[in-house]
Amino acid sequence: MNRLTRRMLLACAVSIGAAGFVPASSAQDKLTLRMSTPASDTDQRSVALATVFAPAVADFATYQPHYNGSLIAQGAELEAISSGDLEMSIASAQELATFFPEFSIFATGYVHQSAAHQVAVFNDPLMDPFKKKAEDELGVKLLAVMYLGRRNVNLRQSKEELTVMKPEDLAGVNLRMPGSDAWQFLGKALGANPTPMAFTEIYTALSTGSVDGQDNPLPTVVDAKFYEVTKQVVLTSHLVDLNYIAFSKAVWDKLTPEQQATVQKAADDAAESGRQAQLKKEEDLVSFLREKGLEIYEPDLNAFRTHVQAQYVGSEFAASWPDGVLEKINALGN
Ligand code: KDO
Repeated sequence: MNRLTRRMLLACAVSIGAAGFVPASSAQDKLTLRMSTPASDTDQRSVALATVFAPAVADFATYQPHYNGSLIAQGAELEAISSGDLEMSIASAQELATFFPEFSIFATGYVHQSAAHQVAVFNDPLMDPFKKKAEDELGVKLLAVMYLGRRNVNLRQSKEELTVMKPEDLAGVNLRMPGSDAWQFLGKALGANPTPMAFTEIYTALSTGSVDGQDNPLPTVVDAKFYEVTKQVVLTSHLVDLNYIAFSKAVWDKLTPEQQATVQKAADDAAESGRQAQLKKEEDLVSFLREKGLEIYEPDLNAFRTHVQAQYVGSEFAASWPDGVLEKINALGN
């Protein structure tokens, strides 16, 4: 289905969603906030939403998490929110870019420099047109930015079998990347052969050898136990990755101003809690993974950064970026 058709269909779905059915969870007329994520229940973003967001909104809403893609398949959450079949998700810029290509700027290799940079960008006025478009055309309100972590190349092969110092060393390597175009582009920009695959299939694919590697951050390598079926991590840090707490605009519009303020604060507090936990894990896990026998090393970062950035210049993704936005993002990072 091409992008235009998809957006036209969504426009209908959004108007239906906004028409008014909002699930009540029980006799007390509490809202049910169904949240779907491919992540596990022990992932720091899941933990933050369950332990910080949920209690904060409990007076008027029941938070109902669904992990491991058990309710909605990875990548289908935003459409589910648009059609009123879901109220929340941990969305990615790459998923949003399938509807609005300009979101790919937040999914571009070596643009975001840190968790703090992500927060500065998300709170900057440059973000307003992006947020407005997601609300108006998708019925999705982006409440806060979550820190997923620095993505690195994680491989089945030992360093002795395959040492990766520069992009050319990834030629022919079958690297699993998430399904959308922006993800596949990043995998290719790294120098690898990207294979589209859902997050929940990665472990088996690594253990059977149907892919050579994957690129999630260290906390995910540990949480999903990818270290059991891989032997090295090349610290490419090719994407300081983020997610957004995505919330149904139809539900948001039915909340009182006080409830909206409570939901917003709960999302901000959950995002900050998850960010600090993820940053601490990134610090601690290198030694943990080395103890598990993985070889972890830094490649020629200049070679990777220069090569990846050159792939985006003149690309269809760069063509979709509003004038001046990349410069503003870079200025916020210095
Ligand atoms: C993944 O599929 O590699 C990815 O890291 C993409 C992210 O945007 C996000 O969907 C994440 O999976 C899940 O939350 C699982 O951690």
